[in-house]
Amino acid sequence: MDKNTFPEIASEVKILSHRIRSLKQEVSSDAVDMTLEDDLFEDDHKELYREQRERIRSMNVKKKRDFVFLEKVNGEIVNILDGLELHTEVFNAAEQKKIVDKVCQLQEQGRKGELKRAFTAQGKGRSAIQFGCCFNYRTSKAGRPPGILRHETVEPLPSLFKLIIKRLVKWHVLPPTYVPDCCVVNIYDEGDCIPPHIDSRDFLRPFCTVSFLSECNILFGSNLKVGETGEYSGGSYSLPLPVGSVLVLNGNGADVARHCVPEVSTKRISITFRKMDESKRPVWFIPEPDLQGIQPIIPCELNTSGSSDQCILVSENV
Ligand SMILES: O=C(O)CCC(=O)C(=O)O
Repeated sequence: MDKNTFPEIASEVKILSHRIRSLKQEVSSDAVDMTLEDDLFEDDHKELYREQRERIRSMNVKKKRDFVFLEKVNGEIVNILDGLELHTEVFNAAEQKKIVDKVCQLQEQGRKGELKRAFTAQGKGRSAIQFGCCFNYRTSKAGRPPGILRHETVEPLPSLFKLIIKRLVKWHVLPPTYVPDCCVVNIYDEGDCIPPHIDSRDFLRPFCTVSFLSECNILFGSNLKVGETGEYSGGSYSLPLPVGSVLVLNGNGADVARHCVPEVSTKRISITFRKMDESKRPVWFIPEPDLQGIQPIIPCELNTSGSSDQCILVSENV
């Protein structure tokens, strides 16, 4: 552009470029994203600024989808990891802290007996708190099959968890047709684990698990087993789960591969979000009004050549 012919436009472009650069720096730092904060913006100007920050942050999430681990299943070679997706840098450090603080507060409520479905680790396992529905991983002592307990009540999703769900849908981590309506918080102290399992079909696919506090490996294998002495056998693929990441389980990754988290070396928290099959929902269940109609963010505008790798941020009125 000839800056002598269009001095005002050139100066405007310079200001906007500078503004975009500083916005990018800000969103990549550990600033708390305001969608996870309690205080709301007071005016349209701030709202626009928040939307732009959120759009840039959602575009900076890294996605890995091409997982491959071939195993023979029923006589056929299949990629048992097909359908898995790992989204990293979904929650920044300040947001992770806010979520971990909330989990610690819930754990304390659980210890005091104030929550209906809070379990502390017994033997080899981990502490867990269920919200939105109660479920069993395996057949209970009373002979109830694994899955959702339709006649048992439990607390609804805490509002902070609903904000997490909204982000997952808005940021294209989960599709808007599979908005989770329940979750389980897993709290692993040093030495805790979750044994090999496939999640109950009472929950739709995809579902996802969000990691906090420390990185650990999750193992996948169609024949994954844990022996009496705690050794894992059957062959497995080990996938590191960074803090602030979201692992989406779908396809073979959810239904052919069993998964487990072996004994962790340091405290870790995960939250598994799932959507119930409508016919399996608890009899008392009413869908959360604020989890209806969530729309994914439109990431950016394409430039005039239609190339998707050159995004133009709409930055008027910043
Ligand atoms: O802690 C994790 O990341 C996995 C949790 C899990 O497998 C489950 O909640 O069923």
